[in-house]
Amino acid sequence: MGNNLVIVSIILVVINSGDGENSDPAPVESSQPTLSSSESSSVESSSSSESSSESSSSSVQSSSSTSSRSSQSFSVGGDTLTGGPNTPASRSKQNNDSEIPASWLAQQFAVGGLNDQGECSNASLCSPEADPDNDDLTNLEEYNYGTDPQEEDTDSDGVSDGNEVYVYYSSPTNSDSDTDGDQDGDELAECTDPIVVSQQKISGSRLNVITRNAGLKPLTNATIKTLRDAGANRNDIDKGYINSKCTSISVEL
Ligand SMILES: [Ca+2]
Ligand SMILES: [Ca+2]
Ligand SMILES: [Ca+2]
Ligand SMILES: [Ca+2]
Repeated sequence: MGNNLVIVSIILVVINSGDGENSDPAPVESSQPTLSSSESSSVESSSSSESSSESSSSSVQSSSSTSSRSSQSFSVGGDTLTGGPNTPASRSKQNNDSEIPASWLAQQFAVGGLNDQGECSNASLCSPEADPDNDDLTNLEEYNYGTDPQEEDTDSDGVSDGNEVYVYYSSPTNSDSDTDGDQDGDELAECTDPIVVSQQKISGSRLNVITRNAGLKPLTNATIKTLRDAGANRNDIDKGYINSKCTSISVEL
């Protein structure tokens, strides 16, 4: 009798303990389908005809990043907005002053700009930061570069003073910056480099720099006219060169 009780109680204990073990919550199987994150970026093989320059731009980056949506950010190292100290533009800079001398003011703005004391009385015309000829060089910059503050294209080569300094790095006071016999504007019209003695087309890396610069300092009227006369469209004006004239660029680097 006593043994039966023991057996029954043992059975009950086993049953109870068994229920306890089994009542553990079944592990929720997170069997969610694994999304394949390998979205093969076969988009890269863009055979769009108009992007010959774009492909050359990406070649400069030498970036093996798969998701290269950053086609707008150029990583052309080392260039400041003025192209550094060894360009025809920077070498043409005559002064590095922070103020315009009274003598230059009197020379350039004798009519309608100065009061009896020789001071500028018409800020939109003759203040240091004014740009009355809309060439993207302020009067102070015009003084420092030795250019005409009331003439958009001082050396009459078809490229505005400011575009020479900040976009192409050509000389605003020498119409043939690389002294190869071809004027700067004519070189841009044919997509040869106005600061490189060569009949080759402008290099892809230089085109990248030009386009970056043109985005920061858009082309002004004199330069736009030169490019338009040579067949440029709106997109070319934005980029700073005539794409159809630059087609033989080799994609290297
Ligand atoms: Ca100016
Ligand atoms: Ca000027
Ligand atoms: Ca010029
Ligand atoms: Ca030249």
